[in-house]
Amino acid sequence: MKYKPSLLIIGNSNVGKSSITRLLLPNPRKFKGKAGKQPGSTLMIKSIEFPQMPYKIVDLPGFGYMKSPSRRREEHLKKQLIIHIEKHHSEYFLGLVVLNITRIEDELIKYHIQNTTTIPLTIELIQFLREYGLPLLVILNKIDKVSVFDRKRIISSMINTIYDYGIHLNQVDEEKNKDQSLVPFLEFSALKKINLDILKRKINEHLQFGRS
Ligand SMILES: Nc1nc2c(ncn2[C@@H]2O[C@H](COP(=O)(O)OP(=O)(O)OP(=O)(O)O)[C@@H](O)[C@H]2O)c(=O)[nH]1
Ligand SMILES: [Mg+2]
Repeated sequence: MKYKPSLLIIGNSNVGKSSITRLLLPNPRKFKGKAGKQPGSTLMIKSIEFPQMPYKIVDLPGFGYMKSPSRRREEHLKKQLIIHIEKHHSEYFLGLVVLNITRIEDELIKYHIQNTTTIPLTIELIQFLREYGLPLLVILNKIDKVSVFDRKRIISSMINTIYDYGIHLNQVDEEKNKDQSLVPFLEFSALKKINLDILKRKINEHLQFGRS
């Protein structure tokens, strides 16, 4: 069997991971959309693979798993996630960190303003994945739900907050080559397929040139 690298898709529940996965598949009708996990306390990690597709897709729940009612389950999932990344990080050629743009301000307010001792979960996740040298692309999904005005405000407050943690978010393609502190982001809508062409191009570039 020929080795295929994997694309990691990570983010909280309901941000649109399965919707994005579906857009990347050659045959979306065969994909039921719940491949990434299963109810219960064990993180079910199943990769999606098609013969026509040059890579596999792994859809993982992020830190701060929203639907989880219990703290213990939350901690358990987080541990599982860390173990998975520790073990398998080298199999991934790119990680898509998917955020729901309509939830970003809530997250920033909740973790940054009300409790400055806690790092926002998304930032923690980005830092964690970057420690393994995994190239990342932050997908700001559901931009069809916000006005251009709101979108600009949300993105600039996110850039400013994340900057305080040493991560420089940059519009995709504007990142200066090889500057390791830069993390590209892409405004996206899985529903309206906004910037799907750019996403596909970025995935192919990473697939082709690999990890540096
Ligand atoms: N308006 C809008 N809705 C979207 C977009 N992307 C996904 N959705 C909707 O958001 C909901 C959640 O999408 P999913 O793709 O299932 O999200 P997920 O991240 O896979 O969720 P879990 O599997 O629960 O972790 C669905 O009702 C989608 O139709 C988008 O770009 N715009
Ligand atoms: Mg899903």
